[in-house]
Amino acid sequence: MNSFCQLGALVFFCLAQWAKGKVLPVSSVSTVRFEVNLTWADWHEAPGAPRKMIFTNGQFPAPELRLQQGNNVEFYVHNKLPNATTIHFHGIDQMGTPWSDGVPGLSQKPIPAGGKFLYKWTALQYGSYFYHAHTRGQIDDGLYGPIYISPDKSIEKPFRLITNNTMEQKLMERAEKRTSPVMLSDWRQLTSEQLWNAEEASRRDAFCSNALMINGKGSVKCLSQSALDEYTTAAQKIVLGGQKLTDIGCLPPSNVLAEGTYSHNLSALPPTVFSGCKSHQGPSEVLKVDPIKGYVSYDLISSAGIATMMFSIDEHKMVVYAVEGQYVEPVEVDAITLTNGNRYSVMVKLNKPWGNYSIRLSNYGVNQMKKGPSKPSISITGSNTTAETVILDESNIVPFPATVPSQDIAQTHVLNIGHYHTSYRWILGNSSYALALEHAQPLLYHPNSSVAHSDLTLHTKNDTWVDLIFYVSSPLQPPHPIHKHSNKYYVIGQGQGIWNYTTVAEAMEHIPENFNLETPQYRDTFATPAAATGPTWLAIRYHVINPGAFLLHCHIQVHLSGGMALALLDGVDKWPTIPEEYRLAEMRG
Ligand SMILES: *[C@@H]1O[C@H](CO)[C@@H](O)[C@H](O)[C@H]1NC(C)=O
Ligand SMILES: *[C@@H]1O[C@H](CO)[C@@H](O)[C@H](O)[C@H]1NC(C)=O
Ligand SMILES: *[C@@H]1O[C@H](CO)[C@@H](O)[C@H](O)[C@H]1NC(C)=O
Ligand SMILES: *[C@@H]1O[C@H](CO)[C@@H](O)[C@H](O)[C@H]1NC(C)=O
Ligand SMILES: *[C@@H]1O[C@H](CO)[C@@H](O)[C@H](O)[C@H]1NC(C)=O
Ligand SMILES: *[C@@H]1O[C@H](CO)[C@@H](O)[C@H](O)[C@H]1NC(C)=O
Ligand SMILES: *[C@@H]1O[C@H](CO)[C@@H](O)[C@H](O)[C@H]1NC(C)=O
Ligand SMILES: *[C@@H]1O[C@H](CO)[C@@H](O)[C@H](O)[C@H]1NC(C)=O
Ligand SMILES: *[C@@H]1O[C@H](CO)[C@@H](O)[C@H](O)[C@H]1NC(C)=O
Ligand SMILES: *[C@@H]1O[C@H](CO)[C@@H](O)[C@H](O)[C@H]1NC(C)=O
Ligand SMILES: [Cu+2]
Repeated sequence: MNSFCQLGALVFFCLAQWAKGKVLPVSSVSTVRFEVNLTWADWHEAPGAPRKMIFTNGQFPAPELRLQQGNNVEFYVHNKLPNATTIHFHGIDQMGTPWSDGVPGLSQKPIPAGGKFLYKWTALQYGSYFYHAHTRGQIDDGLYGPIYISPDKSIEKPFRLITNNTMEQKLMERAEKRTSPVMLSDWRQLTSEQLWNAEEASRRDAFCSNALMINGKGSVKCLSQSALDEYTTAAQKIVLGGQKLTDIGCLPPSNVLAEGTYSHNLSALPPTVFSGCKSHQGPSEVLKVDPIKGYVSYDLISSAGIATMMFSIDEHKMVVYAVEGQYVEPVEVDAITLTNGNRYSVMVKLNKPWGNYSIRLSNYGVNQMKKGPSKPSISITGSNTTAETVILDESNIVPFPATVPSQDIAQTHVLNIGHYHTSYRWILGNSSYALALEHAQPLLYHPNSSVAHSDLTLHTKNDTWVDLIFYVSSPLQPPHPIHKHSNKYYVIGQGQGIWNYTTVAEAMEHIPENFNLETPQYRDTFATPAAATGPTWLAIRYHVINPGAFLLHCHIQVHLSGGMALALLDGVDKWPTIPEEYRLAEMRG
């Protein structure tokens, strides 16, 4: 709803030979060690124009961490960047290792330029995750890479729900073993610090991107104003109110519905933030497959900073069999919407004639324009092209196996989401988590600090259940993908309209149809419903099982930098004892 971008990466899906390199760890039986060197260097092929970015061992995206469930992980970071950094393992629950969660001001001090840090954690979960920078806006400078954890033999697979043919089930299991990550992201021509400076100077929420990328490859294709006008949807026209989309397909910075009526200084906006399209033909990502194998499996991972994206493969259905590292009852779809931080694992049947098939990635709203020889199922605006197109409806997702949360709730909090005095600052709850707090005493080490006792935190007791209602009180707002660090939460309800209840139990007496307590999704990232004309809400429930300081935040990077975050001080009654090596490292800073 808020950001539109006509750009995208058109890539080919060829029925040819499998040939994808993997970075395998130097491993002993159960401890797997990785070493990464982070560097700040020029990327000459960057979509749009060359710029500096973060490389991980000289690579972008960062190399894959491939693990077995149960492995102990040691991840050693050498920060050769000119700035402090930290790395977070997105979706990894850090059970018993809260000091390895990678959040400055919560679980550690930032790793200074030239510094080193060793993250240690156990891969208790299985499936698709990713790691990324968690300091300032650095994720948008390219520090992200996939993680895949092969499930233990004891974990039951859902493939028998797709077919009773045991041969086909075997092929799917083999495809799952070879599964490969597909990193979907967006890109800006400004570095994250330039973008933040532009936001501060202009006082605008910078919600546009300049390109979309698949595994770090993408192009920029500029459309003519008449093409942009033609593809402007009815919903966009209402928001635009007589204005036109900018040449990068974005709402203009003066749009009152998207930015609010706050004061601003548009002349402080550098080119490319809202407009200033520059065509650029970059390389296309090619995913090669071997049809003899029958199936191919992909882990779609959104590491986008801003864009909500729509993904499809021409003429191929995808069976979604896991979401965020948890099996689900398989659902067959043509296209999937991904918000920032989401992961969907899909099985694709290789039963089409040999050839090239386009993979389409569009901004949810306005897609790239590219006519291929094949039949696409999503259009330039990210919408269906035929009545038969099935876009994944998340309300159809049922975990496999489904588990049921407790009804015995210790605390319920209604957390407001909205602008904070200006369009680029945001609140979650009663206040805004300022970027400067990344340099505060880490809450894990200082649970009695003044920040720990402010309304920037929630305190919970171990082994209790907590309900959080995210209340998007004012339109116009995009879906806010709410990411919770540490263990996952149940998505128990959502809806449009005013939330005027004190508890979920009370709400369920009035609007039971908005809740699902029998087969709720179990997620680490799930978006609030877009608020177009009125307020919306999302209700989640979680079990406190892992004492420590964990961030709860919107995964749209500019919203997180703008303060849409809250620290959960989980299990304050059972606060962990921190190992000596981490305590010493924290003291040294
Ligand atoms: C990282 O850099 C150091 C030198 O500073 C080098 O010894 C090491 O091999 C590098 N590691 C990787 C994975 O590139
Ligand atoms: C990052 O490092 C560069 C180069 O030293 C410096 O100019 C910049 O101010 C630093 N940014 C932050 C946010 O510390
Ligand atoms: C497998 O067989 C059972 C029993 O005949 C049937 O109920 C079920 O629908 C079949 N499943 C699939 C995926 O075909
Ligand atoms: C607006 O930004 C421009 C460019 O940065 C600056 O020169 C000007 O002083 C600013 N105007 C106001 C009113 O702050
Ligand atoms: C697929 O595309 C590649 C590169 O564009 C081309 O060389 C190849 O001939 C194409 N294959 C088929 C079967 O169309
Ligand atoms: C998209 O799907 C809807 C619902 O099935 C249908 O009404 C509509 O006609 C489809 N759009 C196109 C262009 O076929
Ligand atoms: C925090 O304060 C409580 C109560 O005063 C005390 O029991 C606890 O030891 C303190 N924790 C730390 C880490 O200082
Ligand atoms: C927000 O303020 C209200 C009213 O003072 C309070 O009840 C609530 O606990 C606060 N929420 C947070 C997250 O601090
Ligand atoms: C909440 O508001 C709705 C409509 O705004 C109303 O129908 C409902 O009765 C209210 N519920 C409570 C508990 O006040
Ligand atoms: C916290 O509660 C969970 C769930 O009951 C339990 O497994 C865990 O051992 C508890 N942690 C501590 C430190 O007591
Ligand atoms: Cu947000």
